[in-house]
Amino acid sequence: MTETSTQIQDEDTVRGELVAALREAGIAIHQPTDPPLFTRTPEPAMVPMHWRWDDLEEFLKRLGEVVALSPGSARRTLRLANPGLQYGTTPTFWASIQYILPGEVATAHRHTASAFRFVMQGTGCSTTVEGENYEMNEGDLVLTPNWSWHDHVHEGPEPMIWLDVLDVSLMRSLENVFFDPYETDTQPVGPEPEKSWREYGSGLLRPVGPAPRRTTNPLLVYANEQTLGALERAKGLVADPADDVILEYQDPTSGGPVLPAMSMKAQILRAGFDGVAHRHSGSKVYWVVEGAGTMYVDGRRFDWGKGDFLAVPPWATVRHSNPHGSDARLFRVDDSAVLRALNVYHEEVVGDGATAKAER
Ligand code: 1HN
Repeated sequence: MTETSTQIQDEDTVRGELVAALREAGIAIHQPTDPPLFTRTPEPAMVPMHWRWDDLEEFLKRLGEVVALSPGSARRTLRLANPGLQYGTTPTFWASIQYILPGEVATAHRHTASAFRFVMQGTGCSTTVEGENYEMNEGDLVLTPNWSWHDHVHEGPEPMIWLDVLDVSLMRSLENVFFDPYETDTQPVGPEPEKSWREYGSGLLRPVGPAPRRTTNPLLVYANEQTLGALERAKGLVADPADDVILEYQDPTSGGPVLPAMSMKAQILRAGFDGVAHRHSGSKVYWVVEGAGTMYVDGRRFDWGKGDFLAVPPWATVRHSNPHGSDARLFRVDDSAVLRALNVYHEEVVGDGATAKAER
């Protein structure tokens, strides 16, 4: 052994002894073998995923046959699990597909995770959120802000299917999971059905009086026909080079995102649209409301169709195209809201179309 290698070995031994002593004391120092604390850009563990509607529909039917909604139990859902993560669909949220049969009741509870439902199929189910009762129709977006009591009662003739997204992965990483079951299966329904929608649902007019100083979104439902109308009007604007026709659902009192950690978007990729590549901070999940198209995620190609789900990791480069003869419509949820609130949101166009960073 040379003198240098003896020195290194001694250094390693001494360093090893120090590391062990520090560990005992609850202290760490950076080790040469540790992964870097800072990477130039995000290096997510989450992987891109594509779930096809044919598979999901088959599994939902089987789930309906096998899993009963026993009184006091939670929900019958298929959770979209990301194989790169220990938990959840993305680092922020868990997306699940809920299947509720005629006559069933999904009993009342509340939790710190904020949630929303986007109705995929069926009619006749209503949800009660903090005493306000809402009919759930296809294409409606219905909110369950954090810590609000909620239950669902299905009185329609056919199974109902909707997308549930909860920011429960974020709550878990913050170790802020609280959950209460309600004392009875359902909560009392107040005298004003769809109250928040009657007050704030136009997005243009509101109850009279001084401007409300609100920290939470007062509006609990975003009706499908209003979304469709807004998208139709937005078709007359200059197309977004990455996303074609895209609008964000907003809190009508602040103009901000609908929930503190989750931003929802409605999007149309018109027939023949071929977008620029683009990436931004945060993760997202798409549901295909109608039509078909292709999404390239970090160069991987996903050919999607009606009813499919796609999950996109943080900072992944996405390029959309719709080579078909008819328009496609997407519903999307992303966690840009929480990143913007923390002032750490990044966004840029990638490749030929790239200019300076679009936003920071
Ligand atoms: C939940 O409370 C609902 O209220 C749906 O319908 C899905 C997934 C995980 C945890 C709670 C609901 C859920 C959930």
